[in-house]
Amino acid sequence: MMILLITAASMVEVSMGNKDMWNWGNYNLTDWWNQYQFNRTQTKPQNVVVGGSQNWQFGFNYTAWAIKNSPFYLNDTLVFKYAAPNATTFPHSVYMFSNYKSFLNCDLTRAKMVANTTQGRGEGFKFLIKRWQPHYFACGERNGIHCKNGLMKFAVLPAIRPFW
Ligand SMILES: *[C@@H]1O[C@H](CO)[C@@H](O)[C@H](O)[C@H]1NC(C)=O
Ligand SMILES: *[C@@H]1O[C@H](CO)[C@@H](O)[C@H](O)[C@H]1NC(C)=O
Ligand SMILES: *[C@@H]1O[C@H](CO)[C@@H](O)[C@H](O)[C@H]1NC(C)=O
Ligand SMILES: *[C@@H]1O[C@H](CO)[C@@H](O)[C@H](O)[C@H]1NC(C)=O
Ligand SMILES: *[C@@H]1O[C@H](CO)[C@@H](O)[C@H](O)[C@H]1NC(C)=O
Ligand SMILES: *[C@@H]1O[C@H](CO)[C@@H](O)[C@H](O)[C@H]1NC(C)=O
Ligand SMILES: [Cu+2]
Repeated sequence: MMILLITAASMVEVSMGNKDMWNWGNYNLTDWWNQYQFNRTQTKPQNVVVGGSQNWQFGFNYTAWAIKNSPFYLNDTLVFKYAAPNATTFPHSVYMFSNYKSFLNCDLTRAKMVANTTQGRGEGFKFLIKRWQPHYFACGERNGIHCKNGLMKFAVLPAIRPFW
């Protein structure tokens, strides 16, 4: 294994020193390598602020947002930002439904709270997508009204990043 690695490494070195090796027919390996490295930087896990500059608030269409910003990948982190409630603002939170039907109906009876009304302040609440399964998110406030009327819900089926 070690020998193989060393051989491979020295082959790369030799070819680096030999410009012609970087061009096979019409295929420019320098271009390919640059593209490959660029792709790698694009495929690192990302922190995605839910709602973008709109953060996590009543009345923003998160379904549309999720469609526009998909795909999301395994190991990406969703960041939910919402201020802690005070006398003049409404509280928000983050819940997860275990199935599509509850998500569709905003039925919170068996949903799980993943962030309470104060956890979205400051840098926000971070949710790491680590399971390859559908994730159904919603605000759990006002017995489903934020979810239903406030459009504060969206679904994510994470994809697997093609490069590492
Ligand atoms: C391959 O592409 C690089 C960067 O675009 C360029 O500098 C280089 O001259 C090309 N090599 C050949 C052999 O065409
Ligand atoms: C980089 O990504 C593009 C778009 O996904 C893909 O078509 C291309 O083959 C990739 N290039 C390399 C060198 O991996
Ligand atoms: C929210 O966006 C989705 C997807 O674009 C769309 O189907 C839906 O009608 C929108 N909801 C509202 C209330 O605008
Ligand atoms: C996600 O991260 C973990 C821990 O860093 C790593 O072991 C795993 O391979 C990653 N999964 C994917 C699909 O990138
Ligand atoms: C309540 O919070 C909002 C948004 O964070 C802020 O703009 C407002 O000044 C606060 N009001 C009071 C009474 O603290
Ligand atoms: C929310 O959760 C945090 C962290 O677990 C806890 O410190 C805080 O007391 C909780 N706040 C409320 C309003 O439940
Ligand atoms: Cu809410």
